[in-house]
This record gives sequence, C-alpha cells and structure tokens, in this order.
Amino acid sequence: MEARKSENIFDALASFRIELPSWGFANTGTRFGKFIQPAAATTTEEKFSDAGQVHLLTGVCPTVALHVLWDCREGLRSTEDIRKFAERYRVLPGSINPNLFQDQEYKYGSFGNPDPAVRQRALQHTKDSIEIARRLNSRDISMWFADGSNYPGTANIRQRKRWFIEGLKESHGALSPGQRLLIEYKPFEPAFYHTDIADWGMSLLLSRAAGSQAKVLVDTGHHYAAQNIEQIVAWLLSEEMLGGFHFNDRRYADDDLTIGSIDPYQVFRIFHEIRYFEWETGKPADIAYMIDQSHNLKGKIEAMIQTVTMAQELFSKAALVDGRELATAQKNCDLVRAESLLQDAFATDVRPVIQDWRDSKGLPRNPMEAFRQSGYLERITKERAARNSQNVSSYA
Ligand code: RM4
Ligand code: MN
Ligand code: MN
Repeated sequence: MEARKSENIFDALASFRIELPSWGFANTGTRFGKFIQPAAATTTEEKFSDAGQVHLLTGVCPTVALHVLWDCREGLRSTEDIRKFAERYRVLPGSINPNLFQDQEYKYGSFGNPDPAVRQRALQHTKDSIEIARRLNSRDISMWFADGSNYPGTANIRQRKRWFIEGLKESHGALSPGQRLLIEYKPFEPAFYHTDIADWGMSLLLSRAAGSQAKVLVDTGHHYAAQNIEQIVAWLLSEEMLGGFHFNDRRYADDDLTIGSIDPYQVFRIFHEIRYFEWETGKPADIAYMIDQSHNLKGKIEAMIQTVTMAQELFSKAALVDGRELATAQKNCDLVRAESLLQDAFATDVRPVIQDWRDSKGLPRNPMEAFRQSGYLERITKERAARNSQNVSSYA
C-alpha cells in the first residue's frame, strides 16, 4: 500500500475508540431460552475484568457501558465499588444506561405511562442514573425506552409525546455542564403496534425539546430492513445532533449480531459519511462509538474482540476515501468515479497496516490469537463454571 494511504489509516486509528457493553459479558439469551456459558461474567467485577482483557489486547476500548439495574445493584452506593473495579482492571466506566423497562411498574410504560406515580418513579431513576454518571465521571447517559403499545386505540399517542417531553426536559435539567443525554429510538419490540420513540425524527424532536445537551443515539439494529442508515447519519451530522452509536449487525430485526457479519458495507458507508463530514468541515465529529451486542452462542470475549477488530477494519477502509477527489467527482456528476472511490476503499485489504499500527503501539498484532494463548478463558472458565451452572439470570 502507498505510504500516504498507510498514514491515513494510522491517523484514523489514533483517534478511534469504541465502548464495550457490560451486558455483553454476561449470560443472555433469546425469549425462547438461554444457553449458559461457563465463562460468562456473573458479577459487575467480572464484567470489568473481561472488558479489561479486551482493552488490554486491542488498546481501543478504554470504557465499558453500564446498565444501572444490572451493574449498580445498590444504586448510588455502587459507585465506590465500580471505581475500584475500574482501577483494578484498567477500564473506565463509560455511558450509563438507566433501566426503565424491566420492573413490573413499567408494564404500561415509563415516561409515557398514564400513571403519574410511575412517570415520577422513572424520572427519579433517571436522575439517580445521572448522579451515578456524575460520580463516575461518565459523560453520557443513554436513554432507551421500551414504551409503546400493542393494540390500536389503546394509547393516547399525542399525550404520551407530551409526557415524554416533560420527562426528558426534567432529566436534562439534572445534567452537569459536560454531560449529555443520548436518546435512542427503535421502531418496534417489545411494543408491536407503536413505540413512543420509533425513529430518528422523533428522537431528534425530543432531543431538541429536552435541551442543548441532548443528542440522538443511533442503534444500527433499530431500523426497518431497507432503511438508509448512512443518510440518517449524514442528516444528524449536519444538524449537529448525532450523539453516538450502538453498533451491531442484523439480518431481520434487532438481532444484535456481530458488527459487519451480515453487511460490512453498511458500516463502512456510515463511517464514510462521518469521515466525509469531518473532511468537509475540518472538525472532528464528537460521536460516542459504542457496541450493543450480547452474544448468546459465540464466546463472549472472543465475539467482542472480533467486533472491535472488524470496527477498526471498516473505519480504516473509510479513511481511504479521498475527500477532495470525491467532492470533485460529485461536482462533475462523474458517477462511476465517485462510486468507485468508495468501492476501491472498501475492497482494500487494510489488515496488514492495522497490524503494523498495533505493533507501533506495543499491542499484539493479532488480538484474537493473543487472547487464545493468554490462558485467561481457561482460568475464568474454571473459576466461574460452578456459579454459572446455578446462575441462570440474564445480564448480571
Ligand atoms: C434495546 C436497546 C438498548 C439496550 C437494551 C437492552 O434493544 O438496544 O440500547 O440497552 O436493548
Ligand atoms: Mn441499543
Ligand atoms: Mn437493541
């Protein structure tokens, strides 16, 4: 590869970081059942330990996202322990995810629940989560709502929208200056008729209504099958409203498959829009890249390493598109030239350059191989197997 291209990749990788999900290390399943892994993390400490391994080997995952209900069992008091885990396992707490969908009270919704006492409870949990984030020095609070309805006529959609605005505004009021509220959308599931925040437009309107520190969170699995996600990304960038991503791949619905396993070109196109925006505006896009995957069949740590490696590859490929050449081709309506700039970049084998980059940082050239040789998996399998044979609860 030409030296200029390798340099582009080195530059791109220098700033590329991706956050690990704590829930990706614990036992999870589908609604039909769970396959327990003997090495799965059974405590928050073990999740930090596993995330620390992934960061040690890849060097690009300095933070782990936490789900308050699963990881902060004692609420605010858990922050002490979490700080200790962070120090011990060398990975910091990242985005904080309130849980507004699992408790019995939330059967008919949280911020959109017709019962004011439930809305109040949801708001209080969000405020507590913001305080947890503040104590942990976490910048982002990621809001995902399961709110919606299953049958036509059963919910007052406009009223619920007003309640959402109310709740989000109040939550926003509790943020410290540097913090952000990220608002995720999802078209269906668990609600199958209407979801209160169903798409990026709703998320954008609610973010604007909430306040200037609220931004949209794009989970790549939360779209209808044919949707052009990179166009959504381009629009949000131009509106300065793109807060971050939950990355995963999908074939049918919110499948949470490994990034790039089904459609790597999709992720490449998303990264390309971001790089192109940065090239055009001359400023880095302030976006949190996060993984939202929980592997039911693959080994959890291996799947995470595979994900991070693939994300680096697709980001590096996107860094090979020359912004100036592309802009010229677009201006001249040279369609084939413009299109092939993307296709050529995507077809380039960037793996040898990424390996050299890892070398230059003192990281293993092949993190998966290094993990397999480290003995870590054998050790935790022994340590955790007995506990996992009894512990069949999800996520924690
Ligand atoms: C949702 C959504 C959220 C995640 C939950 C567990 O589908 O993606 O981000 O926290 O799942
Ligand atoms: Mn998500
Ligand atoms: Mn999801």
